[in-house]
Amino acid sequence: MTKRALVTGVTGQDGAYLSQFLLDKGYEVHGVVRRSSHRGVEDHRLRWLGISGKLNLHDADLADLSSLLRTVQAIQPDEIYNLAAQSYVASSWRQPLLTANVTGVGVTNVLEAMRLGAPKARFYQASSSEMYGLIQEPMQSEKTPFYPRSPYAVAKLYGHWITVNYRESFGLHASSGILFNHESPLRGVEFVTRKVTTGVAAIKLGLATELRLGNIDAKRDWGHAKDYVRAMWLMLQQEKPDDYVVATGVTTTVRDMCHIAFEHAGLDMEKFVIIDPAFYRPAEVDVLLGDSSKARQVLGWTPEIDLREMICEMVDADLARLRRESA
Ligand code: NDP
Ligand code: GDR
Repeated sequence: MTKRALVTGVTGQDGAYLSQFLLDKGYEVHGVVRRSSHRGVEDHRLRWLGISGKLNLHDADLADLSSLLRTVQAIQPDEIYNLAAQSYVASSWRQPLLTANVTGVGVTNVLEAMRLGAPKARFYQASSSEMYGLIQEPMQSEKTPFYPRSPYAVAKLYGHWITVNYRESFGLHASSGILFNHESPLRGVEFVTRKVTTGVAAIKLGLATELRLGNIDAKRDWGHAKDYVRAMWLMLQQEKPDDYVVATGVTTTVRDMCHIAFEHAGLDMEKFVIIDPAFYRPAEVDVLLGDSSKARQVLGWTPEIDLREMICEMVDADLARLRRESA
């Protein structure tokens, strides 16, 4: 029988790659889209992957339980992937209540919709390495204590624990993936890797003369979104629901990631990067480095694409896009 999946956040980076992955596996894929979206712009992700006509889209919002419940009841999905969120950390200080409502309480709305509408479904929650925040152990695993450092991370922590709680309270098949940063050519332009690769492409083509960044000493464990959506799916194929860290185990400064991008375009980073305090955050997560031994052992998951390969792919994609747009 054809399996049916419901993906919230289907127009986002991960939603697009996950949908492609599930379609390739023969799933019927349904996605939640919101009326208030800037989807005209974001829909390019689904087109870019050649899957926009292959999805069934439903009008619902994470902040609106009845729309989610109606959607879940109508579809009767086997698997629900909750990827929707206000996902930009910097915005979460400017919109803390919306972030709490969507990124935090929104998780309970999806869980309630599933509990009431399709309790046999399997649930994936997009938890985040940002929950570790102020680092207490050199490598972060499922056992590392959390110390969130932004309204986004606080909201994600709520989403994480309510997922654990619904699993323990109601016996739902609910798993949480604590994913470290993952990027791709489909990454939003506000996130640092994509901001850098678009900036590099624009400078290379003579469309910009500088790139303004904030704290380039911050370190992140960066992987590729394509690798990470595979881990999400693997979690829901397990007999028992559980929580897993997904990470590469390599950490790199924003500065070194930038070097890779500029070098790939044959440019000298020092001539173009300007440090602008406007991009500093009220509280920073200085370093993240994930220990994904459990995912590797239990799920048999390993990342296949490293940072250099990914950044080069992103620079090339941005160069091609800007050339097309300016032609
Ligand atoms: P994106 O920002 O690219 O996508 C977010 C998605 O959520 C978009 O489809 C957006 O829709 C949707 N959305 C936002 N608000 C609502 C709402 N009120 N109702 C319904 N949908 C809504 O995020 P990513 O794809 O990068 O990340 C996916 C998930 O994983 C997020 O929850 C993120 O917080 C989490 N995460 C991401 C990591 C990463 O490195 N990428 C790491 C760890 C966790 P629209 O198109 O309308 O804006
Ligand atoms: P992050 O990603 O906050 O880790 O959250 P982001 O790419 O925004 O920042 C990474 C690091 O780079 C530093 N930085 C800058 N960041 C941005 N966006 N713009 C800049 O100009 C800039 N200069 C330096 C930041 O201070 C930070 O230290 C991402 C999101 O996808 C979350 O949803 C997800 O949960 C986490 O990754 C894991």
